[in-house]
Amino acid sequence: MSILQEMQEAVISGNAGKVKECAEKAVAESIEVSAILNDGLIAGMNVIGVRFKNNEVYVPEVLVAARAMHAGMAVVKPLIAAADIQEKGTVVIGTVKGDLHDIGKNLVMMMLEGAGYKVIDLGIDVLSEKFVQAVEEHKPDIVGLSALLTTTMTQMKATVEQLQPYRNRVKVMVGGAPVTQKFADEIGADAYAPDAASAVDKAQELLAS
Ligand code: B12
Repeated sequence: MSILQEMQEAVISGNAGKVKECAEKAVAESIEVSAILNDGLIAGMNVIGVRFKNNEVYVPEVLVAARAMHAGMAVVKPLIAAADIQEKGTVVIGTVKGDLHDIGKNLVMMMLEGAGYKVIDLGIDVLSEKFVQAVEEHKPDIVGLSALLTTTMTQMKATVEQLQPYRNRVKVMVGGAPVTQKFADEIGADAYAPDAASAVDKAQELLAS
């Protein structure tokens, strides 16, 4: 098995130590950073994403795989800037004001990172003004809003409204257990995704549109 295949398997099985070891070995063998990312780390996360979508693995496995992927990312991150690798896009993400749930948002974040996006995490209980500030500061392609409470879904609407002046250059994607496509349409969001793997697909579609 090649070192990148080994790395991929280690991401899938969530073995952070092994991923780190493989990444260090790959760097020492002068394997290109883009190959380490695409054929090792991201490829592993993609497998997990598909399995998660098909209910073959569940939240704990995804979190463990994402943590393993991060261990590899930490090794190659310093080389990414040097190698001038194009990120697919930038996503600013957060859980809206009044809402403290972040497990789902973190999963979405990790899957997006795993798919090659730069993700800026604003955390939980995020005021709509803070989303606006982040758009001005980071100039993202996509803003992701998460809400897990029916009571905080209204905050999504408020945030979409506040982002209105920027909508020609930033797309808004929403999600969270109570959120539906119908609700997303009602508040004028550009996309809705029911889970982390679909969020990656939607992000791809948004950037292509
Ligand atoms: C864990 C949990 C908590 C934890 C949160 C810990 C944390 N760090 O997140 C704690 C204990 C803090 C908590 C608190 C509360 N909770 Co709570 N909580 C849950 C629980 C059990 C699981 C949520 C979860 O993490 N699911 C797993 C993740 C992976 O799924 P997910 O969040 O849906 O995310 C996926 C998708 O929705 C999507 N997604 C999520 N975000 C985004 C964003 C984008 C952009 C996209 C595209 C997709 C996307 O992708 C994710 C991955 O696939 C749910 C019940 C449930 N089964 O949903 C209740 C639940 C959400 N909680 C509930 C309630 C009522 C509360 C409290 C008000 C309880 C209380 N009385 O204090 C407080 C509110 C605190 C607050 N202000 O937010 C209710 C909400 C009811 C409602 N409809 O409004 C639920 C549904 C439980 C219930 N049946 O009553 N909670």
